[in-house]
Amino acid sequence: MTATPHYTQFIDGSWVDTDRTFDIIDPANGELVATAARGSVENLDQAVAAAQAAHARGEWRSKTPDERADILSAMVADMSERMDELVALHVKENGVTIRQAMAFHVGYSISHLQYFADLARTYEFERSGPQLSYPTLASGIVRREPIGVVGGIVPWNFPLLLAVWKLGPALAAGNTIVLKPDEKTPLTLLELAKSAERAGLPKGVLNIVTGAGEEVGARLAAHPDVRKIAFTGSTAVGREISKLAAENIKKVTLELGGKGPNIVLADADIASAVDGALFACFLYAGQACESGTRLLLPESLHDEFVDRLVQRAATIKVGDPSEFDTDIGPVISAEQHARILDYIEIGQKEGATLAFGGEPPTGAQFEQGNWVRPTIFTDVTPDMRIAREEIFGPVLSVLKYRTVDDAVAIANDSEYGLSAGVWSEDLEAALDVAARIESGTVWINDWHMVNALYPFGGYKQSGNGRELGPHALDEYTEEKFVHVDLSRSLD
Ligand code: TXE
Repeated sequence: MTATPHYTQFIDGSWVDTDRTFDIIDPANGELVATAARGSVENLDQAVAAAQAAHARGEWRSKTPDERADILSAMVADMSERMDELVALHVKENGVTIRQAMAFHVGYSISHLQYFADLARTYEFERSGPQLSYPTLASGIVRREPIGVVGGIVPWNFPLLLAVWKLGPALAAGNTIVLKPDEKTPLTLLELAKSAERAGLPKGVLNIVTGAGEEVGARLAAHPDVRKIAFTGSTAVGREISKLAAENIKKVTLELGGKGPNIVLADADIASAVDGALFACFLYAGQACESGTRLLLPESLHDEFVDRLVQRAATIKVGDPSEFDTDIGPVISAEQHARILDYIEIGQKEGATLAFGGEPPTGAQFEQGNWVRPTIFTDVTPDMRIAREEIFGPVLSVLKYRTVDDAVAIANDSEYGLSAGVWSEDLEAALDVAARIESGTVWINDWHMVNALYPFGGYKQSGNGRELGPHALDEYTEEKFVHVDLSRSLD
């Protein structure tokens, strides 16, 4: 029998263990995958001190952007070599299917880190401003400088990718960083630290503390030496983090919940909209913040669309996430499982019609682990909780609309504004709807196409700031204006 692997924290370039541990459980079967050190507030303080000292020494921030890009690219090369290992670990750590882990969870982590390395090479860290002739002859320089120590808190659904969205721009811009993964999913991020070590990232520049949210996470958000905090997770915790960060006027980037409206216009291509609606909601068992969880159908299409939706949903294969033909694996934890089943009960009590799913899948392989079948509710009205609250599981709420104006009003009747979709064969009509939706992303005839070249983030209570895109480093830099008096050069 092989021993259970044990993972330790990465602080100031060393691997730091603790007496207390977290059990990392495979959501597909409840088996112990590994144990991980349960870091303390003291560990967090050590990590911040190490990041602060590394920033003060300046060996990272004073490198040229090209030199920083070279080290980030070396991390990418190391991760790419270990792709299979990272994918297998990811499947065990958070139950994502192997296909999705290859494409999104690990594939995007690697390509997005490369994007940030490339961005370091092209980003305008310094530019000359216009020459001034009044009140004096002068010129100006605008510099983008690292902020200092950055804190990143990431959730369990995309533990590696959402960490890359923080450490990538932070390091590309010359900051140092302390990251806190979710208690359930620290493994792939600790593997990334091994790539950083091998790539020659100076010690103290990247630190990973594997502690509990309410102690270590809260301390990171409150720590006076952490100048910026970037968080992805629930809106409730995002609100707490904002309050803690406000004490020290810390810069904050938040990427929070969503309740993505997916609007099918009457002229949509039904076959692709049906597949798109299932893809939008059920990818990774609905555990993505930008999922399309509210499907808005025009009365004219509703019945036919729902029939086809249910037929197609029956073909989705729920099962072992390590098998290539599995479409949906388990949900992350017993707690999330109970929460999702609660919402399915709430939907029924509220008077929605359970058109598909609801009950657990049957068979020996589902006796252990946290399983929910894809579930579709119809006759959902905008006031129901299943139309308003983020369920974070494979539960689709179908709503009917009369006019396009109604559809836009229903779509915008939400505290969230992270993602949305429009399906139509008339591009102008779709673009018109896209312009009217309060959402950080709108996909037309597609979903889940998060691209490193474009910004990602939310309107309203879905968050603050944007990750990805050419301006991603703006969020990780201070802008400095240097005024140069030239009047004496006239003498
Ligand atoms: O998230 P939490 P949970 C939503 C989704 C889900 C719900 C609960 O609706 O059902 O949140 O999930 C750390 N101070 N999303 O409980 O608690 C925690 O350790 C500082 C949406 O897993 O927000 C983890 O690292 N940090 C989402 C991270 O916050 C704290 C992804 C996220 O955990 C903390 C996940 C505190 N007081 C859940 N409490 C998305 N936007 O993708 C916890 N943490």
